[in-house]
Amino acid sequence: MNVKKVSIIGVPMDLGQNRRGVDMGPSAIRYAGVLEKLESIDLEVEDMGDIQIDMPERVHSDPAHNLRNLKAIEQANTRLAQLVDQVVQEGHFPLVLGGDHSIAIGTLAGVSRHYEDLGVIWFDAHGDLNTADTSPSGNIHGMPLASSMGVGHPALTGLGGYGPKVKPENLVIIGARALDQGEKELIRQKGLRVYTMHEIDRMGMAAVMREAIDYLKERTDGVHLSLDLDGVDPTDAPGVGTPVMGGISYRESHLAMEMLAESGIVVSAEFVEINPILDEKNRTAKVAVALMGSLLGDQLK
Ligand code: 4U7
Ligand code: MN
Ligand code: MN
Ligand code: MN
Repeated sequence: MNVKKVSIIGVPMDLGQNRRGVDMGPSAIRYAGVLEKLESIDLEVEDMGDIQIDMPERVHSDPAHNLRNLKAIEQANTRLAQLVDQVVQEGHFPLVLGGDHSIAIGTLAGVSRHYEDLGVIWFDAHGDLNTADTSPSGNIHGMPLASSMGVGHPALTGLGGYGPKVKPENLVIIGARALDQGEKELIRQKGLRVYTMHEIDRMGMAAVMREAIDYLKERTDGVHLSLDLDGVDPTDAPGVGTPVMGGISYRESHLAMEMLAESGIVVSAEFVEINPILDEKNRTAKVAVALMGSLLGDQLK
């Protein structure tokens, strides 16, 4: 991978879901040694600290809209988008630390303006393809992929003043095993490329990644990796808010990162949904740091 300098941005936000704790993700990842890890593989790293998150006076559910904390999430993501935009402009690799997955809306808003045909790899147990109309929870962390594709509330689809951020055909989902009915319909309607656990079991991770990389390499001019730690099996990554059994193993996830590193197609990444309160001795953050290392070339040096 041709990474010049990595710029780390923390987003201590948990407003996209119900359980407190994901806002501590960036601290847990730093504590697990992200800077040391990346420096050990000879990367130049700059830690830009955390962006400021304004807490709403009280966490309100908005039953009329089914979009919990919409305003605060819009604000935080607007800030994040500006910072990511600036980092890409400077020619650095943005590495965003979540926070809940709703922050992908901001990361993608910042990255996508620099690419005609941005590709996205969505590594997740979930599709994150809900809208207010289909969401069983009203939680915006279940909506960022739909929003970035241009489906959903205008405050989210139009974040950063433009949209959509990614074309449905430039998108690959890996690790899905908990899709809601409305998400399945959107997948069918848009013809999305989804490698569920079924495909990973049948084909093996190496073949899945080979296919996904070849596919994206041909049609995109850069790929963003959005990695939700709940894509990894809960035995390896227990510190997440919405664990789902039967996930991607530690080894398979490393293989995926190593193949991405070899491919040289990844231009930005985010690691999200780590909840230190639910974790065991910061294991999940350590897994995240190890994966970041592999993604950025640990095994190639
Ligand atoms: B995550 C869910 F209903 N689909 O929309 C929803 F199952 O970012 C879960 O992938 C979403 O962790 C999980 O609330 C969002 C639910
Ligand atoms: Mn550029
Ligand atoms: Mn998930
Ligand atoms: Mn997710």
